[in-house]
Amino acid sequence: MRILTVLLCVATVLASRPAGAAPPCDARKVAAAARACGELLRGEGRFARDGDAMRRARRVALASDRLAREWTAAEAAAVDATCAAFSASGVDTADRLAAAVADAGASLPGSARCRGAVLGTLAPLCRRVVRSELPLLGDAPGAHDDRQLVLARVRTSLGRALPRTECGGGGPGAADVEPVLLRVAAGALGDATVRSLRALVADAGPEIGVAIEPNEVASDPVYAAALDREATSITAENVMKWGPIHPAPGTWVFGPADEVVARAESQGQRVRGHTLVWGALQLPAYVENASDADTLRAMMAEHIATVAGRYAGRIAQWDVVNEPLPGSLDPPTADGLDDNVFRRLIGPGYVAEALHLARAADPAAKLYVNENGIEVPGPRQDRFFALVQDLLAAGAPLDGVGFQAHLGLIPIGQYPDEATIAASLRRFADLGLSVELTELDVALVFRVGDLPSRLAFQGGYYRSVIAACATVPDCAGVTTWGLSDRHTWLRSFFGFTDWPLPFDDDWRRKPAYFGMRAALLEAALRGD
Ligand code: 9MR
Repeated sequence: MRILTVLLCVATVLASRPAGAAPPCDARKVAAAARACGELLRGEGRFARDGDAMRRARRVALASDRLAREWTAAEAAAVDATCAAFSASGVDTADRLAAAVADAGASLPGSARCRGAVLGTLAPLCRRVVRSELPLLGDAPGAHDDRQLVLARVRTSLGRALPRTECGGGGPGAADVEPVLLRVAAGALGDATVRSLRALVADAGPEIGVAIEPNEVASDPVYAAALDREATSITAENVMKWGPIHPAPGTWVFGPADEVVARAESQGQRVRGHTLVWGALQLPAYVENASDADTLRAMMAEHIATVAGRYAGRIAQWDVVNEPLPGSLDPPTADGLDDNVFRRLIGPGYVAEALHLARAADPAAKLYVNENGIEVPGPRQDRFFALVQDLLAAGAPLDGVGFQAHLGLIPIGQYPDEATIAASLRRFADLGLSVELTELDVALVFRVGDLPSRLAFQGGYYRSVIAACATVPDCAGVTTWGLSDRHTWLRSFFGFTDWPLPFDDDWRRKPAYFGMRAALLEAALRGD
């Protein structure tokens, strides 16, 4: 009887194991990375103390070799294609992990002796932090909470251990050390388990873009590294808009936009220009209050010639006109266009005029109109379709349509499925146009459920949105509107907390990231 009870218990436990557990090779690679991280930090600690660069380099090389061997073995043992496909460049990523650890050692304040002691203390913690990422691999509900728990424990350990190091009063405190640890751990996990999105689309597949504020990237090395690693395309979230770049007649503020373009070029990334004409927001008063059509036409001509002309040949695509339709909650207008100053003074033809001006200023750039809420079929999509047909019939130089894809928000609480999005993209592609998802984010604030289950849903949903683009041949790219939740416009613009992007506030990959990765991997395996 007792044996039966035990067997029943075992069967129950096995049956209740969480679905979607981490694939074996990912898990083994993380475990190996955790070990290596600890070892490297311990080694760093010793050699920082006695300053023996040769021994240190040898130690790093050995750890890197061993890591590469363990990853290769993990991949060889893996049975599923998904995991095997991550194998590409084991040695290179092991070297990068080793370099990240060495950088971390060098960036701590304090004397070499004190740094050495602190690094020695970090070794076991690093292991723990890296291992805590394991649940994330399987997109398991609760992964987020698990990580918070581990971090809280790490903080406590640091608080206990640091005062015992050899730093006296002047060494690093927990606040200096924690970000270093997180950075190494995130790098270790990333290198151990994940070929970046950029690597996955290297040969084929849509562009993977990110909208950025250049100052946020410049002030955060973790952001900069993630951007370089993940993105093939960059959009300026705000700094190329009329208000920021041309705030007063004759006043031009090109610095931040120049920075975006130069940075992208230095990383071999494409640039989407956003945006030349937008009647709704970030339009300076001198434009809003233009007195008549001729004055406004002259302003538009000067603006487009100057901005598009400045970057001619360096910008792959321009959102020439942004949001020509009324806001999704505004009442429709007679001609279906947003009631802005351009339409009021120049008339509905302003869209075609802007396209001609942009073509003249930069003949090489692909010219787009960009709109929200058109991912779902219905009257709004039909209005936009009619506008696009009119533009093409009138011979306007239009190359593409941008689907903003603020999903879960416009329309509120709706998450159109893969087939719906793909059909919407195809409807416009069938007119001979390119299409892109230009501002993707997935709001969760209007969705019920606890946070872990909403994040898990978001992971699967990101996968279907990316798959929708990857399966439509003319869908040239997907840009997310930011990269980490910490920078999302949903927080700054509306003031509520949301988690719409692929990385969390601490730069951990979320289920959303793994959803993107899964869709790109599927596309790569299909040979799209
Ligand atoms: O993300 C942008 C935010 O920082 C600005 O405050 C906002 C207001 O102009 O614009 C946001 O970006 C918008 C984009 O330019 C066009 N589509 C909607 C985006 C979100 O509002």
